[in-house]
Amino acid sequence: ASTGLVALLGHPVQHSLSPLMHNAAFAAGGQNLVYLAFDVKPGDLAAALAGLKALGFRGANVTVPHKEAIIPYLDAVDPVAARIGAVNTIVNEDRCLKGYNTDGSGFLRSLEEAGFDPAGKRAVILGAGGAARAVAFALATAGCGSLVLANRTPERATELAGALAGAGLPAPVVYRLGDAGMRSEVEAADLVLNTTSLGMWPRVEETPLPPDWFRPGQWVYDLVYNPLETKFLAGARRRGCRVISGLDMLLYQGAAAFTLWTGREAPVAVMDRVLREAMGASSGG
Ligand code: SKM
Repeated sequence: ASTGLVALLGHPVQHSLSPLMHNAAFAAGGQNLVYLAFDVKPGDLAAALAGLKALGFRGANVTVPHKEAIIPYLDAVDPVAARIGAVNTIVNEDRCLKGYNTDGSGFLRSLEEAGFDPAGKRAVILGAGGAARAVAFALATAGCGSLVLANRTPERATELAGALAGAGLPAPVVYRLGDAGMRSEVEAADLVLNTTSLGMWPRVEETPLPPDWFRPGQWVYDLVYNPLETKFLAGARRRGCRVISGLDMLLYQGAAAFTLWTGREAPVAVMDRVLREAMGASSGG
């Protein structure tokens, strides 16, 4: 049989570890598939999708900045992705491009693997962009007891809070990132999540909030994975918190996408190893 193709559509994409992770997974799982990254500018998105169809691609991942914009161009959208308002995975089923979101489910699996059950817990989410949307819907759906959203522009967080309420989920409390009232929310939280790009290489000195707000026993998750341990996570770890890096989310959203494309369970140990080797080899670059 001829080699099947899977694309990553984003702008930019050169930094992505997905080709490495998925090609290792395809090889380990005996899948005759190749994963390729394509830098697609926003104005070329419709043409890129037509290309995937014409060339018979098996599927794709979609990343920044296309996750929301791609929805109107798809032939079908899974209800979970529609609710989140973002698609990061496409499956080509007989020239029907169907969009899914594996960021939310991948995020939940990363929590489960780490040993954190969100049911009844208090969570603070920093940021209100696409990743925050997936994480907020995932936590609310998993029965998280209370959610707090904090964003530099609180209007975006208010909009996300409204979307959650509109879906029949409990509406989160909203703060402006940096507001004094945030401190007591962070201190009371079981889980604090950074979904902003603060602290991402090369601006490694930035943190979304002062690490001395943390207390021992809390869980702190940074969606940033470059560096593997951000200043935010390092501070939390020093305060006695359990920490999870963004590499776990990349891994498990990728594992869920692998299953959608192949119908097989993903070789997560292999994927995890190549990701960690890559980050170890190129920390800060
Ligand atoms: O949702 C994922 C996407 O599937 C792949 C990716 C990447 O390769 O950097 C990042 C996230 O947006």
